[in-house]
Formats: sequence, structure tokens, C-alpha cells
Amino acid sequence: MAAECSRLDFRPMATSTLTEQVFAAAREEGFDHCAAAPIGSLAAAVRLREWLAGQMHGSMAWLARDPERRGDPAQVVPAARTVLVVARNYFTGHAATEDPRAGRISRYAWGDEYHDSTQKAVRRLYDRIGDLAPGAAGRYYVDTGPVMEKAWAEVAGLGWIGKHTNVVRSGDGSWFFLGAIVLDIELAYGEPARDHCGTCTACIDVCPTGAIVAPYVLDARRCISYLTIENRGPIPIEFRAPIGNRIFGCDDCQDVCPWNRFAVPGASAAPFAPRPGNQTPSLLELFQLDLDEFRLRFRRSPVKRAKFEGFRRNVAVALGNSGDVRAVRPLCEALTEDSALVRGHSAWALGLLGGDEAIRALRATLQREQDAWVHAEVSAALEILERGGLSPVAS
Ligand code: B12
Ligand code: SF4
Ligand code: SF4
Repeated sequence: MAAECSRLDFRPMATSTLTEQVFAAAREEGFDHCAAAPIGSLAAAVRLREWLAGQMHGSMAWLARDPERRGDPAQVVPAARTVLVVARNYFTGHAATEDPRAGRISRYAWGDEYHDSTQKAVRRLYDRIGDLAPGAAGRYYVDTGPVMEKAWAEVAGLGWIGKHTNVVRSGDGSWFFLGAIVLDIELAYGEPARDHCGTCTACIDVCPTGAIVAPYVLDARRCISYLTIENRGPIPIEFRAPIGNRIFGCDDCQDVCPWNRFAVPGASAAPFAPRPGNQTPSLLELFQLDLDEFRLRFRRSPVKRAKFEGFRRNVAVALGNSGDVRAVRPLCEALTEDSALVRGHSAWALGLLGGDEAIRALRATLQREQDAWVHAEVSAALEILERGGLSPVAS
């Protein structure tokens, strides 16, 4: 009986059980892998509470809301028996940019927003399960629901949670999205996946901000993905230099994972291929987009989630790290814009890039700046420059 399926190991079956029919429907809806887990107590639910108690979720208050519900699908579907987990590969084979003057957008966000299309596919699968098993009921989620998708994927045998905390498959790595359907029917269940991390610590060692504070434990407050996407406030100073040119999310821990050497482009990954300009976008150009241009450029793209202000904050930090003195003029101009967040991070970036024009603009700003946080950022930048500063890397 098929208890876990993937495109890689699919073989036609002579007889067709409900599980096989459901898995076949999942493949037809564009999912690369699927597996089912029986409802039961989840070790990860206990860890979730510990993680929240340690404040590791930062400002993601929605994660802390109702952890009992998040850890127990029976609280969302009272007669729940099964969690069906589906995975959609987003690997397209393109490489990330190494150019420090280009912004680095994480792989999952190069192309189209995945929630809409994946949620529609999960919804179609859910409807088809209703046809295959009349009377079956439940709820389905992609990312935003109160379901611990990774933990159920592991219990269902779809893949194990790696030390970087993403789900990995030994056959083809971790570049996939997850979705979950909580059902009140039974299916054939997979065996919980075995951990194949072994003695490897590559993801922990490479993390630029030390966010994997112990194997399998991520402190979101230190993670560049959180800092550049979910965080609405300032990026703490100690993380700004390590962020480098990452302007939306981060893939470093997955890029180094040996299992991702086996990644092959997904059968339905075409919408996630880089939109023109998203693979090596010029930081200078991005910083000069106005709100309408930002909306147009990132229409139906995950990047919208950072919001215009957060996006400009990220680009300002990356410009500071780029060593590109052509950024001095636009950053000086940004010292007068409405957003305190952008003014403060622009001041920080100018403190790195330096030069007479930057010093003059920062001194003028110090005289007029009313916001206490921005004022402190401007003084700190000036102090660095007046001490001799950090010399620009390139012109
Ligand atoms: C909140 C969230 C984030 C947060 C926090 C990440 C995190 N690791 O929790 C932030 C914003 C940082 C984030 C970043 C990313 N995310 Co995210 N995120 C989520 C979300 C919405 C909830 C995850 C959650 O419940 N976290 C809470 C903690 C408690 O859970 P946890 O990570 O599972 O951690 C526990 C386990 O690792 C567990 N554990 C397991 N085994 C063991 C063993 C031992 C010994 C121990 C001690 C602990 C342990 O203990 C940990 C608690 O300490 C899920 C979607 C969902 N509904 O599940 C997507 C999700 C996890 N994200 C996803 C993705 C793609 C990303 C990014 C790659 C995006 C990017 N490129 O920037 C990064 C990856 C960063 C990383 N290294 O994890 C995918 C992952 C797909 C996959 N293959 O696993 C998901 C499933 C979304 C989706 N539907 O596809 N994300
Ligand atoms: S996504 Fe980046 S910052 Fe976050 S844990 Fe992985 S390597 Fe570290
Ligand atoms: S890089 Fe190594 S330790 Fe990290 S998830 Fe991959 S195999 Fe596991």
C-alpha cells in the first residue's frame, strides 16, 4: 500500500485504494510529494511552547496566539483522524547572484507568489477527496493556518526536519513548499522519516547571523528571513553587516545543505522561475523605485510582503554593504523622506560608504532630525566617519 508518494518513485498500481487515489489526485494537482500521518500527540507542539516561551518568534504575535490549537489539529477539525501533507517543489535550477551590487532575493520569491496557486491546488485536492470519499470533511492550509506543517511532514514520512529546521528529503533536498489537509477519514500512513543530518553542521556553520542557536532550533529574531520579511521595525545593528546583499529572505542554510545537490527542477515549478530582473536586481535601481513602481514590479510576488517601507529599509542596508559610492547621493536624498525607518537605515548605510557628501548630509540631518531613533542612527554614522570611517570598497 502506498504510504508516501513522490513523482520520483511513482509506479502505476494494479489495484487502487483510497490512499492511492488521493495520492494520484495530488500528483495531478501538481504536487511533487504527498504523505499521510495519523492524528496523535506531536512532540513539536511541546517544543513550540518552549520556543514561544523563549520569545524566539520575535514580533510574530500571530504564532504565539493559541499554541494549543496550532499543536493539535483536533482543535480545528474535531473529528480529525489524518493530516495529509503535500509538497510542491519550487526549485527551478537558476543560481543566486554573487554580485554585491545586486540584491539577493531568496529563491522562493523570484517568481510568482505561491500561496494563491498552491492554496487553489490544495482546495481542488480537498474537493476531489470529497468525491473519492463521500462524506469526508476537514480543513486545508498552506503556510498561514494553525498547523505545524513541517512536524506533520516528518511524522508522515515525507521528509525529516533538518538542523536548519526545514524539511529535507534525501532524494531531492528541501526546495519545496508544504500544504496540509486535516481530514476526518483514515488513510494509509507513512513511517515517520528518519533524520539523515548525521554529523553534518554545514547549515549551522554558514548562517551569517548565528540564527540556528542549537541543532534544530532557530531563533527567528536572528534569522535574515525574519529580519527582512516579517520584522516591521529597525534591523538591529549587529545583523546589518552580516545581511550583506540579502534584501528579501535568505537561503544560505539550504544552499549549503548536501542534500540539495540532488535537487531537480520541479514539475510544476515554472511560476517560480525568476521574473526578469529578480535574479540580479540592481540595488541602486531598486532603491529608486517609487511606491507605484514597487507595486507594479512586485505585483503577485512574495516580495510585496515586506511592504514598500520594509523593502526600502532592506535595500538601504544592502547598499551600505555594497561599497558602491554611487549610492551616496540617493541615500543622502532619503535622509529627508517621510519614513523614519528608511531615514535611519540610510544614515547607517552612509556611515559605511562615507565621503564628503555623506558627511555634509549627515551633519545637516543632525540639526533638523526630530525622531530620537533616527537622530541616534545619524550621530552613530557621523561618529564612525569623523573617526576616519570605513573606506569605500569600490567606486
Ligand atoms: C513562522 C515561520 C517562519 C519563521 C520562523 C521559522 C521557523 N523555523 O520556525 C521565519 C520567518 C524565520 C521563516 C523563515 C523561512 N521559512 Co518559514 N514558516 C513559518 C511557518 C509559518 C510556521 C513555522 C513554525 O511553526 N515555527 C515554530 C517553530 C517552533 O517550529 P519549527 O521551526 O518547526 O522548530 C521546531 C522544530 O525544529 C523542532 N525540532 C524538530 N526536531 C527536533 C529535534 C531536537 C533535538 C530539537 C531540540 C528540536 C527539534 O523544535 C523546534 C523548536 O525549537 C511555516 C508554515 C507552517 N504553518 O508550518 C513556514 C515554513 C516553515 N517556512 C518555509 C520556508 C520556505 C521558509 C524560508 C526558507 C523562506 C526564505 N527563503 O527566507 C525561511 C527558512 C528559515 C529557516 N532556516 O527555517 C516553508 C518550509 C518548507 C520546508 N521545506 O520545510 C514553510 C513550511 C512554509 C510552507 N508552507 O511551505 N519561516
Ligand atoms: S535563513 Fe539565513 S539567517 Fe535564517 S537560519 Fe538560514 S542561513 Fe541563517
Ligand atoms: S546542512 Fe547538514 S545539518 Fe543542515 S540540514 Fe542539511 S544535512 Fe542537516
